[in-house]
This record gives sequence, C-alpha cells and structure tokens, in this order.
Amino acid sequence: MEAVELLMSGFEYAWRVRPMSGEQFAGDACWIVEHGSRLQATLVDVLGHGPQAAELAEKVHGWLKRRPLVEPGALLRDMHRQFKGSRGMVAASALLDDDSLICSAVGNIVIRIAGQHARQHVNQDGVIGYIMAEPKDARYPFAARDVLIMHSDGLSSRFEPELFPGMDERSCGDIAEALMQRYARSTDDASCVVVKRQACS
Ligand SMILES: [Mn+2]
Repeated sequence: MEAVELLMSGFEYAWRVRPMSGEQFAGDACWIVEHGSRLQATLVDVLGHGPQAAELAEKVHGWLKRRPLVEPGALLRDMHRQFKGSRGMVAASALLDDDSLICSAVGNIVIRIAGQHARQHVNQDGVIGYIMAEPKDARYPFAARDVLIMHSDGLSSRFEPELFPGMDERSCGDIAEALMQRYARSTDDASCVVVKRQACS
C-alpha cells in the first residue's frame, strides 16, 4: 500500500511496516493523526514477533486511533497503563507544530532528525506495559528542510543521513522506501516513519 499523503496540517509523511521474513503480520505498528496545524506520529514495536506480537500491535493500533492528539510523554504513560501485564512494547511518539516538535520514546526504538537541526533523541529505558520510568518530553526545533525519521530496531541504526544526499528534496515516500530497502533486517519486523514540512510552492 502506498502510504503517502499531503496533509492540511502542512506536513508530508510516509510510513512503512513489514513483518520479518516468514511471518504474515508485523508486531510493529504506526499511527499518524493531524489536528489543525499539528501532526502526531507514533511508532510501536511489540516485543517478539509472529502472530501474538501482531495481535497486540493491532490492539495498540486500535487504541491509538481512538485517542486525540496528546503530549507524547502522556501518551506513552497512558499506553503503559492500558497495556500493563501484556507482553510489552517499546514506542516513540512525536508531536509536531508550527516551528518545533515534542517527542518521547521508551526502549529500543529510534527518533532522529536530519537536516539543519540534526540530532538523535535519547530514549528512556524500559518496556511499556512492564516497567518504565515516567516518560519525559523533549522539544526540538524543526524547520522547513528538516526530516523526522522514526524507526524500529528492525532497521539498523547505523544508517547516516549523509548517505541520503538531497534528502530534503526527496519525498517522504522515497526516503522511507530507501530506508527499508537498505537497512531493514529480515530477522525482525521493521518499520519507519518519515515526516517533513510540506514544501511551499
Ligand atoms: Mn523489533
């Protein structure tokens, strides 16, 4: 499925989720929602893989769908309460507005920004639904040519944005596709989300 849309919120985004080799469904899930000039992207990686992980990922996805935009730390805290006693998951969420983004992440999952405000967010340790500290929010600048990339550990984190020359000129769908092709491992479910500000024309 081609998951690329232009949004009224002023953002362009794309995501990809695919199961590990030999599985039909993934334990990774992505949910993106817009409201006014804001957009929230959330990525979840349920521990393990296979049908049971996929079943829980589907439940988390359904739960995310029913939620309004909310500060990422609060979202992860609520997710922890909601899925306490489950097999557990790691997750990252970013809330983007006119000039910055707020994000929060727990466990082995990646949030990074490429471009003028390049950085990698430092996650909190823990497993959502099992044990974790109170999630914190961080705010970073996010400008016109910056690119937000979130991905599960099914992608090697060794990729460097420098390997994608002209990333700010490429569509989010192009970038997401390239990330999956080059860095996704066949031994785990893999997912990524790419968000940019919509180019002014
Ligand atoms: Mn994983």
